[in-house]
Amino acid sequence: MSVDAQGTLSDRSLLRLDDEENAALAALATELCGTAPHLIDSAEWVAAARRLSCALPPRLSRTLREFTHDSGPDGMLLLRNLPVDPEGPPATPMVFGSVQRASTVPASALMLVAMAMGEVIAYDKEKHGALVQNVVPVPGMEEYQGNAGSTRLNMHTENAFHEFRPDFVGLMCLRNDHDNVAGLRTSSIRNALPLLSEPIRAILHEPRFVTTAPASFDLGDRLEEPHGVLSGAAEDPDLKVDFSSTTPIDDEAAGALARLRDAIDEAAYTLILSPGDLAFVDNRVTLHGRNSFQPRYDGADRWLQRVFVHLDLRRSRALRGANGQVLSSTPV
Ligand SMILES: O=C(O)CCC(=O)C(=O)O
Ligand SMILES: [Fe+2]
Repeated sequence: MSVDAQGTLSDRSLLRLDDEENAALAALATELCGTAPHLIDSAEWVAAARRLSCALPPRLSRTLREFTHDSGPDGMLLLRNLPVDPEGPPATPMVFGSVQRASTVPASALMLVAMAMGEVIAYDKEKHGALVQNVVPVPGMEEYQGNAGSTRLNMHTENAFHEFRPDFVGLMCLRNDHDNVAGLRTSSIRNALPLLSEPIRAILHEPRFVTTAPASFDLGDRLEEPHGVLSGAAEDPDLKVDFSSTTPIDDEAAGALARLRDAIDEAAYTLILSPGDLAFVDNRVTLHGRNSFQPRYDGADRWLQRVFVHLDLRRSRALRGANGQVLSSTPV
């Protein structure tokens, strides 16, 4: 990991597992990986992940517990030295909508950490409803404003348009790009708020913005209600915006959104993730995006695996059949 010239992460946003913790997590992940039916999306396998997630190394458990209570000024947690495949990952997938269905040790470690934070969820209209999704560049989609692209990806709240958007987004690096330049960018409203004047903040709290579903989400046309980009406590608001799909409804709102974008850019960190790094973004207060990079489509391109976490699974029950992990686009 490296952080760009704009600053260093606060200590509480970074935990590097020591070798003993890495070995303990690897043992749990190996046990989970070997659990029948070896399919991440099966209810039995998720139940095993939930049970085993109670046995994480204590320092990791404590860090996750504190992070879910309050994600700190950066609204981000970077875990390093997670178990990876000693032989290196297989060839990076190259297809749109690629997901990880079969259990592997790294994906099991990712699920264990995420299930210790809350409940891993997915959306039936996105990446086939798979709980662990591949973030890989796809040939012909270089300019796409979604994770299949390799152009600069605008800062966004994940699934900002969705009532039950993720509380946390986890991104684990299996392989970085050839040039080691692809960076995950994160920026919290907690760091950006001091850069905004009171009148601008007030406009951002008003329902003068509309957010549509992102390109990755196949929902067709829907009428969206105007919303505030900021909401909740004036001193520590939630942030909901996607600079590719949020539109202001008048000129003053457009001006405020442009100021927010500048402040978010100024407060951003760029993390060059290495294999075994896992970043969790608090999607209530922190935006994320990505630098551009140059894919080669030779099987050795950048490869992240992604999960979404909800802290209160019950809230979305009306969209989840059989109390499963996948949210449907219509009530079940
Ligand atoms: O490629 C990245 O670093 C982030 C992609 C992204 O925004 C996502 O997968 O949600
Ligand atoms: Fe994203």
